[in-house]
Amino acid sequence: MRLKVGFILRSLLVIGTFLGLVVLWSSLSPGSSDENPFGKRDDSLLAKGDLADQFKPVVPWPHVEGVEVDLNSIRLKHGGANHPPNADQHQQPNQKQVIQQQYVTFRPNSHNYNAPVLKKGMLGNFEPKEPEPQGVPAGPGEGAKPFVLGPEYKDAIQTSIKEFGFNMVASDMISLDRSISDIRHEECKYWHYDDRLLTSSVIIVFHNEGWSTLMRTVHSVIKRTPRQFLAEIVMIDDFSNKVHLKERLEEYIKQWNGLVKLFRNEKREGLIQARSIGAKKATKGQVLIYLDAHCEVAINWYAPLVAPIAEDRTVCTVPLIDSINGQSYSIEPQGGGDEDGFARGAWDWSMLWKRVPLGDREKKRRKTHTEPYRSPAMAGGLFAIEREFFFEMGLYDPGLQIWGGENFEISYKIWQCGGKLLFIPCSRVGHIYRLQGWQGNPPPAHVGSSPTLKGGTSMQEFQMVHGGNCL
Ligand SMILES: [Mn+2]
Repeated sequence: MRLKVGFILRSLLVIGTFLGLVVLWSSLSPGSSDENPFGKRDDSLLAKGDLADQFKPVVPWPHVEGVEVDLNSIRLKHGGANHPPNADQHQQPNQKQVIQQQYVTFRPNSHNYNAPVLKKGMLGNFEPKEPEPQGVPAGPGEGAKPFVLGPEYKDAIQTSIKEFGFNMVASDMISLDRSISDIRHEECKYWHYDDRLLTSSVIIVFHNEGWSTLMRTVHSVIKRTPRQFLAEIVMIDDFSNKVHLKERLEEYIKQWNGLVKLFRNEKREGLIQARSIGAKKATKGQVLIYLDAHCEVAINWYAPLVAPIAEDRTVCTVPLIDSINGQSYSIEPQGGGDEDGFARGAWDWSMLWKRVPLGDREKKRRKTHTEPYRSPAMAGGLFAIEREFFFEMGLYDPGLQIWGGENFEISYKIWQCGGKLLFIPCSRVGHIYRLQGWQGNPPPAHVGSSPTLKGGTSMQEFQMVHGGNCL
C-alpha cells in the first residue's frame, strides 16, 4: 500500500511539474498586460471542468508552513540594480528583465580575495610542515590503521552497535586526538591560498550520539583548523536523553574556554530545524560549516573549503567525504566516483540520493586535476556556506524536519537563487556510516516514522511542485 501511495504521489509530481511549466511559459510569453508577470497567475489557463477533476489530487497535498517572500522588496533593499528605470515603468519588461526578476539580488561581494594558485613542487602555505603528532604514540587506530578487537568483545560490540550504530567499544579505546592517514590527491599539497580567509562557526547537531565518536569530531576540528579562522564550535543537542551528554559534556567542553558552545533544544526539533537553530546560535563566524556528529576532518581541510566562499559569497562548498569504518575506524575513499574518486551528487526518480562519476564536460572545463567542480546536489550533512547568504536564502524550509529531502531543497535553492554548489576535492572529511543493526533514533513525535517515504517524500514532492523558485 505504501508503494502505491508513493507511485501516485510521484505521478502527481510529474503532472504538477508539467502544469507548472505550462503556467510559467504562458506568463513568460509577450502580450500580458501584467507589470509583474510572476505576480499573478492567469486562472483561465488552468484546466477547467472535467480536465480539472482529472488532475485533482487523490491525496491532499501536505500542508506546510512556508514563508512568503516578496522578491521585489528584497531587490529594492539591496539597491535594485537590475530594476527597470521608472521611465520604462509602463513598458513591457523584456525577457532578460523578466528572468532577472526571479532572482534575489544578493549583497555583492565585499571581501578581497585572490584565487588559489597551484605551484607544483612548492608545498602549499597551509600544509603542515611535519607529520602530525599521534594522539597516543603507537596507540590503537593511529594513522587510521584498522583496529580490530578480539572475540571476547563480541557481545559488547553488538550492544553498542544496536544503541549507537557504531562499534563504540573500539572507538572508546582510540585516542580522540588520533592521527589519520593522508589519502588526498598528491596535487592537493601544492595549492597556495590567499590567507585572507573567512572565519567559521562549525555547527554540529546531535541526538543521543556515542561519546567518543561525537567528541572525536570536535577534537579533529580543533586540531586541524587554523586557530585564527575557527571562531567557534556550536553544538546543538536535539533533546538527547543519554546521561553522558548531560553534565559530563558541559564539564568536558570547559577545557576550551568558550570556543566550544553547547545549546540544548527544549523539545525534539528534528535534524533539519536543529541545523537552522544552529545557524541562529552561531553568530561569531562569517561562514557556517555543518558537520555530522560522527566525523573526522582531515589534513588541511579548512583553506580549500572556505577559499571559494571567500572569493564569491554565493558559493556553497562540500568537502570530499571519506568513509570511516564503523567497526575498525580505518578511513577509505568512498566508491561511486571516477578514477580519482570524484563524484557529483544527483537523485533518481524516487528522489533517492546518488553519487555519479564526474562527467567529461565538467572535467574539460577545469584546468587542474584537483580544483573544485560543480555538482547539481549535495548529500546534505556536510557543507560550508556564508552565514548571511544562508539567511538571505531563508535557511531551510520550516516544513522540513528530518533528513531525506533537505539536501535537494538546499541544492535547488542555491542554484535557482543564482549561487553555486561546488565539491572540493582537496578538502576531505571522514564520516562514519551507521552499521546494520542500529536500532536508530526515532524521529520527533510530530513527524512520520520513515524519513524517505513518509515525512521525506511528501516534502520533497512539495518542494518540487511548490518550491520551484528561488525562495
Ligand atoms: Mn551521519
